Amino acid sequence: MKCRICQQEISSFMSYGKMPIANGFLTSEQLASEYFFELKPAFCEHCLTFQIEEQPDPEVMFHDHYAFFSRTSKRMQEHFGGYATWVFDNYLDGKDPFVVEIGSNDGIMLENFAKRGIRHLGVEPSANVAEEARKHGVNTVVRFFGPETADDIVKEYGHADALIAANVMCHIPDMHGIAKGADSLLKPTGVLVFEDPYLGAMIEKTSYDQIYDEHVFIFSALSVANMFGPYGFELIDLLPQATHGGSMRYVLARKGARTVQPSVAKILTDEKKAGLHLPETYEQFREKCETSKRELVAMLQAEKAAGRRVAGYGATSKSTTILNYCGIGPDLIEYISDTTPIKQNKFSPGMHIPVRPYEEFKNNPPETAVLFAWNHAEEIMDKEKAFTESGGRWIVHVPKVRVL
Ligand code: DWN
Ligand code: SAH
Repeated sequence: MKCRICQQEISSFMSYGKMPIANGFLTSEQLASEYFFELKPAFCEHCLTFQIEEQPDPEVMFHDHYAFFSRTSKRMQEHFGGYATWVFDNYLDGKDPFVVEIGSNDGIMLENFAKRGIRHLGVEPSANVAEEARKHGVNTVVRFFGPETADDIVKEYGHADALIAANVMCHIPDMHGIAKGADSLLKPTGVLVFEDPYLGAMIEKTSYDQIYDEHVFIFSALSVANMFGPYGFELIDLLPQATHGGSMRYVLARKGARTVQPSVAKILTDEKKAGLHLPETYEQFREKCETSKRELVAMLQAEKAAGRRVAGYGATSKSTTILNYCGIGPDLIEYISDTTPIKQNKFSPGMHIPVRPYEEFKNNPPETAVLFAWNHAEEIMDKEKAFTESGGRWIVHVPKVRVL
């Protein structure tokens, strides 16, 4: 395949096999006609971008019944409050500022600008989550962001002070379109700020479940610098985040427009020390994925042999990769508990494990829970003290398969 960023020929270093749509929860009528593609990660040695070979069309993943609502985590609500305040304090220095967010989902971030009376616009292609955002006073347009959207926004609202995003840039295959859109949308001193799951964290923790249809890229600072450099942008700050199991916030501005913080040189150096630029790192990662798979399946088989009932906690997108790659179905996991109404009483993508409302977990708890929402461990452990204290067991697969 050709690298999506630099167009050089690259090839994948492994396959996770056939995968369904990660957020494609199914009714019983839909089980027979499920969509599959092959999930194969690849690393480009030229521009250092980690990506997947094949990605389903965006419209197959993002539509009017998208299953992920950002507000399902209280801690993420706090996180986005902090993110918004930080953008406000650092980058909205002009008069009557204007902020645009890509992938604004249910308005979890932009409501913090709306409440401050700041001009804002969310660009969100999934109509159902966009509708939820509007209920929270967030001005939202139902569209995919790209160069045309950027031009239309400029015509209607003028140029933006900040183009912000979280957990969406890594979903967008045409990063050239994003860079062009950012260039036409932003004022001369405007900033492009986004955070996404971090390649360094994924390699360190073998959190291969970050790789699924929506995540066409897993970024590093090295790759982001290479991606936006040709469009006149430079990294001016990098801020590691604990969210989603280890993320990075990238801050870019036009070359020379703003001071470059010492974090940039430091993190670029750290990435080279960690070998993020070397193909052998990804060969080792492949071996660790295979070990993780073997150990998780063996652990679940042991639970079954011991007669313990096992349920999943959080029907995450990430769990679609784990379950399908490891071949874990309803024989090993009885149900998956999730608080999101649109996922409930459906079947998990590919392996067809029933997804049950959280009340099922409360009223009919299993003996063992597999923590698929491991990125929300702190929040969940706080909430589930009663389960843990009454002898409930937790299995987690990162950074190593283990009972907590
Ligand atoms: O990048 C993405 C991130 C932001 O969100 C998207 N591509 C899709 C999605 O990924 P995910 O599904 O892996 O995200 P989460 O946040 O790990 O999903 C957590 C799931 O667990 C949700 O379905 C809600 C559920 N949940 C729950 O049942 N009880 C979550 C919490 C905190 C809980 O207490
Ligand atoms: N920012 C939120 C949502 C992340 S989920 C959070 O961090 O929790 C990814 C979101 O991006 C989905 O709501 C999806 O519909 C949206 N999205 C996907 N492709 C997009 C694109 N090209 N432009 C704008 N939004 C997009």
